Parts: sequence; C-alpha cells; structure tokens
Amino acid sequence: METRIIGGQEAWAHSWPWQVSLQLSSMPACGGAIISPQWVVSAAHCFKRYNKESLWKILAGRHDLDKPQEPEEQLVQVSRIISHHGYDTKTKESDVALLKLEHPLVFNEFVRPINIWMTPLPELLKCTITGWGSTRENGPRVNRLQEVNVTILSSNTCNEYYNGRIRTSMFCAGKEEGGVDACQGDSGGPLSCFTGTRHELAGLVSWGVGCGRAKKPGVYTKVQQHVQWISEIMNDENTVFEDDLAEEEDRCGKQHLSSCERTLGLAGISVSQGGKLQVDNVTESCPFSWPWMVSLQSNRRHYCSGALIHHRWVVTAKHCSVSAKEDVVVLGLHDMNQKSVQTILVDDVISPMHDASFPPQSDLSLLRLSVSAKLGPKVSSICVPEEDEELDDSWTCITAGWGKTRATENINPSKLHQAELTLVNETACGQKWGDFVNDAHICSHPAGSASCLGDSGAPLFCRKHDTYFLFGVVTWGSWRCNADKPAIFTRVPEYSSWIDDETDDQ
Ligand code: 4AZ
Repeated sequence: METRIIGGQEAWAHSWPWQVSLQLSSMPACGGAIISPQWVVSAAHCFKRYNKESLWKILAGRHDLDKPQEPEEQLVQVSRIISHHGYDTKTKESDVALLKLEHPLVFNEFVRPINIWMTPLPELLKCTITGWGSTRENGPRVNRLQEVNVTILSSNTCNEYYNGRIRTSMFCAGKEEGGVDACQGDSGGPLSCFTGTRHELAGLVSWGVGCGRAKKPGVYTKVQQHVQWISEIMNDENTVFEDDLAEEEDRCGKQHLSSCERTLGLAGISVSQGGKLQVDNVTESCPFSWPWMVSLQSNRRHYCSGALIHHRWVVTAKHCSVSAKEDVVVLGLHDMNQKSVQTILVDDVISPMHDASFPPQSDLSLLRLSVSAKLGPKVSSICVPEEDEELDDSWTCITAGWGKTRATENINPSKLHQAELTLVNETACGQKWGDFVNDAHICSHPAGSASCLGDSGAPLFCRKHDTYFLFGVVTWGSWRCNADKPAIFTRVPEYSSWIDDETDDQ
C-alpha cells in the first residue's frame, strides 16, 4: 500500500468531522479545524502571502477532493482572516489564525466542531494528524483525507533535534526514526488527541525540516496557549454595535420563545411511601428560554449559576466565591454537555460592603466580564427591579439552575431545569428562621433552596406582564432540603442603586 500524509493511510470517510480544507481560489491550500459554527482555526503562515478574505473558502464535510461534489459537504466563504499579532515568520512563534465564516456551518455527523485540549500534553501520548497534504517531501497532494498516528515528544528531546528552536507555544510530534509526519499542504490542520471519550484539538500543523526525516519531527502550534486570544477574538467579533446594544438593553427580561412547550408547575416537596423526600414539578427548561441564565465555571466545571443583567455584568451569590481572572461565565447554555458559543473570563468581582456577621449578609456579587457578551436570541439580560419594587400576588416567580439535586431524579441534571415558586411572607419566614432573615431577604417555598432544587447563585426571577425581573439570588438555607424551612434569597431590589452605581460607567 502506498503510504500517505507521511507514513499514514486513507481515513475512514468523515471520521474527522472537524477537519476542513482551506481553498485558495478553489485550490486546496491548507488544513483547518472547526471550533464553532462560524469559526475555523488554522496556521497563520497559510495567509502570509494571500491574506485577502475573498480568495478563501472553507470546505467542510468532504473526504475526496477530486470528486466534483459530495452530498455531505459544506462550502463557505471566509469573511475575516485574523492572524495572531504575535506570529513571527522567522521563529514561527504563534503560528495560528482564526477564520470567520460568512455563514454558520450546520453541524451534523459529517461536520462538527472540536474542543481545545486544555490540560498539559503528556509526553509519549499518541495523537492523530490528518490532511490532504503531500505523501512525500516535495510530492503531490492526495485526493482523499489521510491520517497517521504520531507521538508527542518532550520539548527537551525536540530542542536537541532543532537546536533550541522549539518555543513553549510549540511542541513536536512524530517518531525519532522519522517516517510519520505532516507535510506541505497539511499546514494548519489538526493534531487531535483522544481523551478516552472524544478527541480534542491539541495542535496545528506548523513547520518542520522536510517531511518524515529522522530526528526532524513535525512541529505544531500548541493551541491551548492561544485560547485566551481565540475567545477574545470570537467574543469581540460577535459583539454588536452600541446602538444595537442599547436596544438590547431596553429589551431586558424577555423570555426566549420557541416552539418547545413545557409546563411550569409550582415546586413542592413530598415524601414517597418509602419515606423518601422528593421535589415535585421540576421540569427541563425549553432550550434557551431563560437567556440570562449563565453557568459559572472553574476548570470547565460548573459550580454556581448567575444571571446576566447587562452585556458586561452578571449577578451571582457572594458565597460562590468567584475568582476574577480565573473563572469563566458560560452564556447561551442549555445542556452542560454541549458547547456554548460564548465563554467569557470574569474580569472583576464586586460585592457590597458588609460586616463579618453570620450568617453572612449581602450575599451578592457583581461579576464584570472581560469582554461584552454578544446579545441575541440565546443570550440577553434580565431587568433589575427598582429599589422600592414590592413583590405581591400579581407576580409569578420562577427559579432555574443546573446540577444534580433531589429535584432532578427524573430529568437530566446537565440540562437547565426550572420550577415556579410560591413566596412566603416575611412574618411566616421569620417564624421559621428567626433573626436570620430580614428585609434584605426574600423567602419562598422550601423547594426553592439550593439543597432541594437550584444550585447556588441561581436567580429568582419574577414576571409581571411579559417582562422578567431579577428579584432574588439563592443564598444559604436549609442544609438538606428541609420541607419545613423556607428557601432564602438575597433580595436584589435592596441592592438596586448599588448595582446601578457599580455598573454605570460601563
Ligand atoms: C509545510 O510546508 C510543512 N514535516 C508542513 C509540515 C511540515 C513541514 C512542512 C512538517 O506546510
């Protein structure tokens, strides 16, 4: 059998659905990887000479480039080419570029994105490179997609082979004796590593001396080194203009309506015959129906919910202890197991002044986002009520959140779930909680506590007419879904003017 890529074989058609061919004036020129519906990553060196967007198209869902067409393919015009500002043609540092597509790709089994590998790359890990590039040095390109396994080499070893030219934002992969490698035409294409459950994007084909030579392995751009740059570009590009923003801000608190219909019931707590406590009437939300819901994540793990109140600000509980410049806010999310389009770094965490009493007062934080959220159908803010806004019977209140609780025994905990909550008046609440509760709290049916239903930081949002307002943020409450103890929320209107002051200059 003829060897392909260098030392590889023809891939099973469509088995690398994030792989794209970058076409320069309809000729295959480089590879790339799909990371979101409208974004492809590739190597900056592919665009050194030809940097005009109109010359480039991306071809996704394709296997054989020689066929006139394949039913699975999607051919899309490139609308923006953004090469990394730090790309250095001499050292090949930061050899990464982002391509924005004129139209979003439609994801299916032939065309889909790949996540970026974020943990350190273990030496000797076996990963796979794919591409339509040459099968030997200075050889012709191939028509059908090729794949080959390569081993990640330590940077020490590689620096010996390349006389110290391997920067920390690069890594090498191949074999000491050569024979497996990427080559001309594979550039910008993915080096994908299997995590045990799926493939993740660790590298982009960047450079090397020759192809498949001994002690001259392929050199790859370490994609994780550039995630901050990638997410900033993707967020900034998606940011709408000021006028649109003002309009979106005016439109706070609108539920996103879709054809999905799910009932919202009043949450309750019941005890089954076996004496088991359960929370009733919790249902999965219609996807994106509460577009202000955000997930707070640390190392890609959800730990609290929050609510978007402005394109740059999120409200959550102070006790969530968000770490500025480390944790991220994930917006436009329904299912935790699916990718969201917007992940934004928290730039700053601000909390009202409080004394060190217990239980803590003012359990509320404002999170400033490092870039503006792109507002649209799946992501929009909730209104903040006026300071004197009273919650009476004319309001309907709902809470929503993620996470596994007693409430989610019959629904998938990774999907946003919801329930309507009846409120408990201050007197009745005080009878159960004593001095723990005051004017700065709102109480609801016990099912609303984090231990029963929501996760920490989850919002209590209430509707009058067609607009939702953020009235509460889940705070401390009963430890284990006690049917006798009302749930307690921080009363957001109490902090309205503080929120206004803090968010005013943005
Ligand atoms: C190239 O010219 C190229 N052997 C890509 C990969 C390698 C060498 C050259 C690695 O696009």
